[in-house]
Amino acid sequence: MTLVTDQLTSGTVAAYLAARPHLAGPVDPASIVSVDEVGDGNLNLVFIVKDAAGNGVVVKQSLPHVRVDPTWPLTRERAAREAVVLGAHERIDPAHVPGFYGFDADALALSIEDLSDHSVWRGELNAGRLHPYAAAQLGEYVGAVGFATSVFGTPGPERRRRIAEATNPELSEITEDLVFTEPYVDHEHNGWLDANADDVRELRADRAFVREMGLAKQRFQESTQSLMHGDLHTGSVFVRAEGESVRAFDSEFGTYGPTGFDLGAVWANLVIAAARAHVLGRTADAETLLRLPVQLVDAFEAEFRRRWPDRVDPRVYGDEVLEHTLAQVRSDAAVYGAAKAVRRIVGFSKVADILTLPAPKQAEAARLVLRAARRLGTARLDDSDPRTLTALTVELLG
Ligand code: SR1
Ligand code: MG
Repeated sequence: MTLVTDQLTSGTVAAYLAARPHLAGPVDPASIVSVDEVGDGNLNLVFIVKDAAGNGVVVKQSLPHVRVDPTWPLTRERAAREAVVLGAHERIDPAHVPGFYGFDADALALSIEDLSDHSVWRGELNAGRLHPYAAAQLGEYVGAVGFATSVFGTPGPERRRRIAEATNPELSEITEDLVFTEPYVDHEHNGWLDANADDVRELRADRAFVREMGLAKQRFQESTQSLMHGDLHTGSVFVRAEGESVRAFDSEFGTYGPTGFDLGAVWANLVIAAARAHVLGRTADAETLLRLPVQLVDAFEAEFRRRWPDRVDPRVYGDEVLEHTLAQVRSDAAVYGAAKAVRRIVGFSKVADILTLPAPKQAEAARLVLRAARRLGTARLDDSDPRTLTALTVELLG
């Protein structure tokens, strides 16, 4: 049974680390000079701790509720789920996640590498700094963890144990509700501008699209294809132009699921960033952003193919299995991209890309995102080439 210690505050973190020096990473707990709570996500407390020598560590602790809605209770065990995912992903692809210094099961707190010299990709995109190298690096990350945690990368019995260890029922249910269901029904979490009412009505009346969302939800619920990040939007990615460093953080929604879900999350948020750029008159940026999913998916495939010679059981996993798997992931990426784009426009947890636009431009950008989503959402196995799909979304820029 987990013993939950007190909720940390900026005033108690230094003493907390002094009593647990193994969780301080490079920080000297005896010379801590600052502790700043910087959490700006939907769920947790995040402290950046610095010592006199300028070393830093991040301590992230779960709250017993959704941070942005204290009336919404949420298991604090999500921190333990994130520890499992981050630990596994760090072992597979340390270049693309923050360093993981340890997990305190009593306090439900993770100690993570301080990446204060990086910036959150969403903020950078909103400021007009694209960091286009990030798309291919995220593809490589999803390819690495997608292969290594799949049936091709991990022997059967070990994999079944890892699937059990990474089960994440409460946060998976949030994704199931917020991404796949709520945008298509009347729900208090939903909201849109009056100017988008017809767009939402048309989307919900698009039976082919809504059917695909149902099938996408079914695959999300049934699949244990690989250990996903689970929430790979541009607000979960740090970028730094120097050295073109890219790190995916905040994997508390991670669990085993369809590999294309993570690619779709990136794709959706690139579409959203492109819609913002377009309505602000940054047409070239919009086109660049809409084309980045090609680099994302190509890099994913390249990494998956690179690892393929090392697969478990090549006796039955021949190259036709590889081609079928990659086609399925491409198709899933597009459909999940559609689902993730719609939820940010219609459902809970809207994004700054749209919210910080003036109202008439918000409506214009939201319309563009919904139209792009409808094109991506009906992609099937045989027309899921990201080049074709990208061309379809670029067309919408007119
Ligand atoms: C109640 S959690 C709302 C959203 O925040 C996270 O970033 C996930 O995207 C989740 O759906
Ligand atoms: Mg998050």
